[in-house]
Amino acid sequence: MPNSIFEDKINKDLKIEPRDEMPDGYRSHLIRQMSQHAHSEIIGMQPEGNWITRAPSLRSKMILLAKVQDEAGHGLYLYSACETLGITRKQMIEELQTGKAKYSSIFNYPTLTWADIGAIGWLVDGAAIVNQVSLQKTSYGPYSRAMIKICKEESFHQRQGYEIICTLAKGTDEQKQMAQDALNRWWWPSIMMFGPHDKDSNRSEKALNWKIKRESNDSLRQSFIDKTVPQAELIGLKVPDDKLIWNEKTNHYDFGDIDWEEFWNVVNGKGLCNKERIEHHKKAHNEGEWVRKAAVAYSEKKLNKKVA
Ligand code: FAQ
Repeated sequence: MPNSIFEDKINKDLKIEPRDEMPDGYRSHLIRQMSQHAHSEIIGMQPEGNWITRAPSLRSKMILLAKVQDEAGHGLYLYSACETLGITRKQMIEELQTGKAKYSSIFNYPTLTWADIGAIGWLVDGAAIVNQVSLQKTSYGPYSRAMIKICKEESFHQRQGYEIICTLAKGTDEQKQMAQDALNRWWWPSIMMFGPHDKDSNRSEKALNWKIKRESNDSLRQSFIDKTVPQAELIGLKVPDDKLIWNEKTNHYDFGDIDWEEFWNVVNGKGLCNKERIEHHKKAHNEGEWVRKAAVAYSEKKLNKKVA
């Protein structure tokens, strides 16, 4: 049987564009992944936004403000890219607020000290970059193009976080302890961001065949660990994993067992901040209703003028 145009394009590594024919499963897979990705960017503003008023200097406050605004921008590109698949922004928000759509587990952990802001930039954005660089080559055109722009901004975010952690690690004993404590709390949740092991990742096979995902969860996780451990060692911090050891044969770090029970609890709504994150989103969304109404009224008025 001859290949469909869709299959041909996938085989030739060409991009699928919004008006191209695509299997229903491909479309719905993308809607799920891209909307979850967009929600992660938006909910991800909360743990860091929490520290804008408490940043220790004007410089750090300006940088953090810019970073949090970038995350809002990433969410908006991704919502727009997802709308090209035939779902509305309203539907996506409803799915987030009713728990039908997920967002990254990592954003259900609290930010207890300023060092946590460093750990988020260094580890969470660091993990996001590894995943998103690979997604630049995803088969869906609008998603791939959004990733290219987003990755440029994410590298600035990673540096912002590593700078905070380096400063604390070189500071007083108490500051070094703050940096170590943040690493202790954020290391394992960051490793979990890549999702279940390949053997338990139900979505991976199709996603890899359709070239939506270009690398598996485990291979991305390994590459994040290999990159990040030397960064911790360089500044005298200890990664909280007694089984972590460089393996000469594989040229990778071996690492300890991930607590999957904790991961699934957080994914299924029982993390420390799940409830708070969604409540906050609902409140902000309701308070912004007048802005949405005003924007629609303004564009309708302009449209009516043109028609008349
Ligand atoms: N959290 O079969 P798989 C950022 C779910 S970056 C929650 O392996 P898949 C930047 C998964 O949805 C963070 N749920 O699934 C930033 C599936 O459930 P479902 C966002 C998770 O899709 C930094 C089930 O488990 N990045 O925000 C997680 O092939 C700082 C089975 O899993 C992206 O979303 C998790 N960690 O692989 C912003 C990247 N992991 O839907 C602010 C795009 C898995 O069947 C501040 N997404 N699940 O009910 C992806 O690459 C993939 O979707 C994975 C999951 C890798 C997340």
